[in-house]
Amino acid sequence: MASCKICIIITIAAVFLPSILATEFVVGDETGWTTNFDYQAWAQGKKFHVGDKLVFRYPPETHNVLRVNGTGFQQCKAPTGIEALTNGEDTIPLTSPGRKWYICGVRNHCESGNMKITINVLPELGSPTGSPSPSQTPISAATGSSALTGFCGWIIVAITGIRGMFIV
Ligand SMILES: [Cu+2]
Repeated sequence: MASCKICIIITIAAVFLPSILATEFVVGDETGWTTNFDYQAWAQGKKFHVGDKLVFRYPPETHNVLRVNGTGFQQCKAPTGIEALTNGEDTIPLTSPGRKWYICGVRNHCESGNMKITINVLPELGSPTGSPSPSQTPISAATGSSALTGFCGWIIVAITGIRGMFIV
């Protein structure tokens, strides 16, 4: 049962790889969090996953970070009671998948300075509890008779995906 051993090794790798691969995204890279920067262009093409972190870097007291909803993003308004992050090195762990919105709440930086960013967070890498990926279905269907083979197939798909990220 050599294939089973390989399967176990792959499974272990799949469990531990996501934590190794967790990425810290410094918003705006070396520009940081400031006015008149195209954060949508910055976010485009990046893949944010649960377990990754967003870091907002800026001189404290110049800006801040408010997590808002879609409406707050559109209108540059934070709902009352939302506490701003203000320390200038604000790390936000991405804990759930879905769309996230952040704005600067200082004066009119959001409206006039375009200090707003929205990202879409994807499920955790290699997580079996993550939303089912379309590539998962054909494999489990093809090997549906064996639960173990199906599981191995899924792991291989996950690993292939992870490796693909490095190649890109
Ligand atoms: Cu600001």
